[in-house]
Amino acid sequence: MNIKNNLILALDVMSESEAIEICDSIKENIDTIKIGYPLALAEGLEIIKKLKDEFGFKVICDFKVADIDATNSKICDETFKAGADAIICHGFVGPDSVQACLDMANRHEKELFLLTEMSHPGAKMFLQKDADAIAQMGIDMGITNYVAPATRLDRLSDIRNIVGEDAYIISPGVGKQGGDGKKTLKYSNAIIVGRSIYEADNPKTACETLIKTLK
Ligand code: OMP
Repeated sequence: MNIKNNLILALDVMSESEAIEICDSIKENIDTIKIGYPLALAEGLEIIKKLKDEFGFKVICDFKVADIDATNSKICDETFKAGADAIICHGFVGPDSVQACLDMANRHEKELFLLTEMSHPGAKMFLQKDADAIAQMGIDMGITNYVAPATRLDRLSDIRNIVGEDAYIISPGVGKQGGDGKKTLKYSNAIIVGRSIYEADNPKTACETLIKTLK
């Protein structure tokens, strides 16, 4: 995936009108947005096509898919049918569940991102212990795209070492969660930023200021 300015907007706003207003202000600087449960539950999956049609964005659906294989297949199928270019799944559920997501992504000729370790403090309690193994499982399964935390650069670096230079890593946690964009991009291909852009008084300026710090 080729992502403009190595920056993905996490569009966790709660209405279509707010989403459109923010997208309109950042459309010259960002070409890839991530939509998760907040906006999809508030406005329905139709929001994916609306934003793609209006702005030409690539859309990553962050549904952190984490169910048994049969259910994961259905979730991914509906998401790709709705127009998503990629979907994020959890790795802790194991290879059969992840394979179902990968098969559905391949069937739709779309992409899958495997979430390894999460960015929030609570991830240290359970997920961190298995994150290296999750990344290794992804490599063994032939997965090329990963999500890994901007909030713990040592862990991000470990995960980069496991998945290798050819893998594509996107990293949430820059800004509100404390991560630094430029340092993160030493290990990651793109950063995911939400609140520091969409909660800013002027999202366009926030976006441009952030991009300057990444160079
Ligand atoms: P901000 O903290 O507002 O910049 O948003 C971060 C975005 O990344 C949100 O949409 C989170 O749901 C998402 N995210 C994380 O913050 N941590 C993770 O470990 C994984 C994700 C994700 O999968 O995108």
